[in-house]
Amino acid sequence: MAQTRPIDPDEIRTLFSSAMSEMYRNEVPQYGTLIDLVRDVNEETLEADPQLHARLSAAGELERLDVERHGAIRLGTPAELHAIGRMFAVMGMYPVGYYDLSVAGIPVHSTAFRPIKHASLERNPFRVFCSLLRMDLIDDPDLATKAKEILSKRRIVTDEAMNLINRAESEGGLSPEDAASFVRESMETFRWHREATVDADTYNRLHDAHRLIADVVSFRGPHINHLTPRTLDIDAVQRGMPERGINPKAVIEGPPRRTADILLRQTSFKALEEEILFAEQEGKGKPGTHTARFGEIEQRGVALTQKGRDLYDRLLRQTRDAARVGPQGEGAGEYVDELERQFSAFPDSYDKLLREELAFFRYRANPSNKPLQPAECIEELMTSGALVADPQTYEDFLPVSAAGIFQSNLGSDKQSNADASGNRNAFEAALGCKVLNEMELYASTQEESLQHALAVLGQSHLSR
Ligand code: OOG
Ligand code: NI
Repeated sequence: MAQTRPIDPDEIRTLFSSAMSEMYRNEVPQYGTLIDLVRDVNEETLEADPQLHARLSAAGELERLDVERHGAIRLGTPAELHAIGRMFAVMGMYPVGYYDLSVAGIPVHSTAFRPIKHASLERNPFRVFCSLLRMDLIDDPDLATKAKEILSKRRIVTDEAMNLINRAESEGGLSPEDAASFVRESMETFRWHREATVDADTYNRLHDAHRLIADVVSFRGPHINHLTPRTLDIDAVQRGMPERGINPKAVIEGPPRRTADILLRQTSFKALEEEILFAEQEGKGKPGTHTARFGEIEQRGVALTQKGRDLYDRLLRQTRDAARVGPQGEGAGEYVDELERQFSAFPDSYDKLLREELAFFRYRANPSNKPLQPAECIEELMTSGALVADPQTYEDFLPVSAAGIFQSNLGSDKQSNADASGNRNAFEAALGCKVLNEMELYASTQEESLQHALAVLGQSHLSR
């Protein structure tokens, strides 16, 4: 029998993200309302801005606009992180970046599993923000031992999914039929289970130590806790949420509204209180509630170089030193004013970002303007229109913003700035590999695209 060719991992990722989307809409109906709002805002934005419409259309972005861009899960043990890493690799998603959330008082560290090649990102940039609980930050040693013991009993990847992961690894991919089974089986890992694995008493002890610990330890698996579509106007979505009965967090995380968008802006709606059943000893479970799952929206801009990122971090720190948002969102207006004031120091055009080497770009040749002579310099090719630089989209996350999203969904809008320190070595040991460095990925995309474009234009003697 002829062997079927393996399906492209990019396609498995697309099947996976749409299966997740469908599952989450069924599980969290308010999320469906958010998706509708985002679609309406995106339509209005495109109607009001024909240039944006033309640019997205030329880049093939319009069809994929309303598709989710990321989700998030929280894991309990190093072995779980290792298994999840293998699962995501089947879909062409690799760990990029290390995020230490302990600095914001949240007992986890995280990475983002995402595609890394430009072509794969173009096909489907879906990524998963994946956090691992840090048992070393649980103060009560008895409780930490208990949590570990509970977690040691669960298997978050089904046997069938594990068989398919093994097959993908040993055979270099999956057939279309196996890929469909893999996606179906992997949903079991991320599905919501309203039956807790612990009794009410244990749940309360875990919850008192930290709400996040209860969320990670008390259930059969790492339920997807949010999915995030992309919007073209996050301020409009933020304003529109209350009209549709959705309660947004107090401020949009990240940089302020700008002409040339940088990095990532995010906002979320507050997590829902959901009914669960505790595992009591005798017969039936005892009803209770749990708050973990929410919806989020994102707007992505250009990736920054280290120089740009340093400037971003400094301006954000200055903003947060000058204006604090309280637990009920007090001071949100002043915070936004301060953010805008501080970021007036950040150049606000792609041209300036390129010239000052604050952001990463991707070059392409425009052969109809190919020069007849060797050019003197790269600028000459850009001026003549032979060489074009498109902004590279930021594909990663921001630790301060992520902390704000976590905080908001743990029931508070309070901003928090300091505490423990990270433990990247332990994280990478669990993963079984190093996390990739996002700056290197953007830099090599920029460099390779430049070399390629120069070759097309017959100008390979030039370099940056
Ligand atoms: C993850 C929160 C961070 C983001 O987009 O920065 C996040 C979580 O709550 O598990 O989703
Ligand atoms: Ni998120």
